[in-house]
Amino acid sequence: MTGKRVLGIFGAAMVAALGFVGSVAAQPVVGVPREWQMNMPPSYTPIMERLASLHDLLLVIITLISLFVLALLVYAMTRFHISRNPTPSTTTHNTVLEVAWTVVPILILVVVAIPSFRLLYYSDKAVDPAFTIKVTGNQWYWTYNYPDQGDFTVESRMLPEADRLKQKPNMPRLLAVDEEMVIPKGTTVRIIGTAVGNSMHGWTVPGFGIKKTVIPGRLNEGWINVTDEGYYFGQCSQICGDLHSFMPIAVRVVSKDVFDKWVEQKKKAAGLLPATDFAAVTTQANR
Ligand SMILES: [Cu+2]
Repeated sequence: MTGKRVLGIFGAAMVAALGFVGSVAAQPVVGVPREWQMNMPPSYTPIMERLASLHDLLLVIITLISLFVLALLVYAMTRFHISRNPTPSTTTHNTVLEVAWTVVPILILVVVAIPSFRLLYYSDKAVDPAFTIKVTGNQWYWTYNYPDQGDFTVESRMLPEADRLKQKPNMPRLLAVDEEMVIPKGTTVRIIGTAVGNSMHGWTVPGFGIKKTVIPGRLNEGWINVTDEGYYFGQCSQICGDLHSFMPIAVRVVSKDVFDKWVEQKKKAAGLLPATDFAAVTTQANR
């Protein structure tokens, strides 16, 4: 665990250094697959931390079961080999044994089910989210709508390779986008997902432990809360048609100040003027 974490921190530091050399991005590239990565991605959200520990628990349980079954198999193969056991037993029932091999798996399933359902409900609904982002899967790009920040929408499309090399050379190939989803760090953000057109999509960022199937005509909910600034990447995880492989998900996590500035910029670009103080206007008109 510690070794993995140290490696992760070292990797993040390396990428951060590269990012600053490239200097196109203020934030480091953090949540991205690494070469020869064998294990789960590092956890960047509380949900992913819990997912990883559930995975570790399950890994222990399935390893023990596999070893037990293997031991039984080897024992049966050697002990009851025709050379050692020429006359086979004709036993057909053993009540104690049958009850045991029914009850023991049930107990194991209960042990697995309790943390599993806990995590399912934990990840299902955001508790006291600061704001909501509506994610829409389109054919074949994502849109991110910010209803609580004046209702502007950002279109996020994969950068063609030539543009990536020119604009964002330190971003990973096939994952870099023109406009990332931007969120402030350390903030609970509710994600509401849907799709338009005639196919489903999957809004999935492995390091966040989120994988929301988004479906036309339906709203699916999830949440993220990312501690560290940086760029995080995922991909559409629901085979959705021609350009399924080319609608990556990129999230940029920034400080609250940078987020507020970004929101102002997007509101201006969308022609959303600062909110009018209607109370003051009415009072003046009545005078
Ligand atoms: Cu898709």
